[in-house]
Amino acid sequence: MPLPDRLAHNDDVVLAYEVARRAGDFLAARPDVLHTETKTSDVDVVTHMDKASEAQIVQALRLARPHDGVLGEEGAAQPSESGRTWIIDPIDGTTNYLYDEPFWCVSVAVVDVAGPMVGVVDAPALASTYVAARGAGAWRIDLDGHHQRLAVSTMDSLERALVGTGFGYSSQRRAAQARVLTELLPVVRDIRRLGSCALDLCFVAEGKLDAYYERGVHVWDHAAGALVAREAGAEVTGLHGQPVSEEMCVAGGLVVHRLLRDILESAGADRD
Ligand code: LIP
Repeated sequence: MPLPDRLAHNDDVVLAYEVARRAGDFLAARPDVLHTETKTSDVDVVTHMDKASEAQIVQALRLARPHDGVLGEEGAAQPSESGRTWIIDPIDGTTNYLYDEPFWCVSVAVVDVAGPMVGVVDAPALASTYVAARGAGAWRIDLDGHHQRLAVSTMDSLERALVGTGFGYSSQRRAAQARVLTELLPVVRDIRRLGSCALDLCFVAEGKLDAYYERGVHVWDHAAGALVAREAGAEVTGLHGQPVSEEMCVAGGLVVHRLLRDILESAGADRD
């Protein structure tokens, strides 16, 4: 499928796109039975397809880029000799994948010291692949190969903003997140919980959400989606002047990002 002209000559974009699409196609042929194990809590699940997807991506990257680092949600951890690292979430939205809900994706980012350089988020059940390169813009590519350049919504009021969020896997974290929601829900248009940080960030890029925030997301959840969102004009940060991290991820157009960040700071949303 042809990439947009501005990205087609970037070898990292081409490789990230190829490995993400191949993994997405593999996952879309969903087996009848998914073998599961739990991770950090009884509700934090990994399926055999998460592991197989990561193994397939890592094998392709080790062949194509033997000197680059690789970090994957399911355990891949190859140190970088080149200064560049591939960050992989083989299924972001595993609970959705388990229940055959459409909001899951494969997330592949290439990062260097300055942060994400390339981000690809492939969402087969949404017939969409999101692609961005640093300084070159962000696009959604559909199944027919049509490209749409992405731009964040111009929403400038929190009261009219549709805000995505997500919840962690521990009861203590969830109780704290529920307390923050009691302050936020009365002052926004509505809340969405899609179940995939990478897709939430792509939806901000596309204007399908005005903003998104979540505490506890890992670098493999947000690296590719954050670049897609930024290249579409979003601010993606933490709270109190911090960069995005496991503590907090807040994304949105300039005004809504600031308004949301302020209310999250006063609600203590980066504490459990
Ligand atoms: C998921 C995140 C989502 C969060 C879930 C989970 P996974 O990642 O993307 O935003 O709310 O709790 O962490 O585990 O499906 O890769």
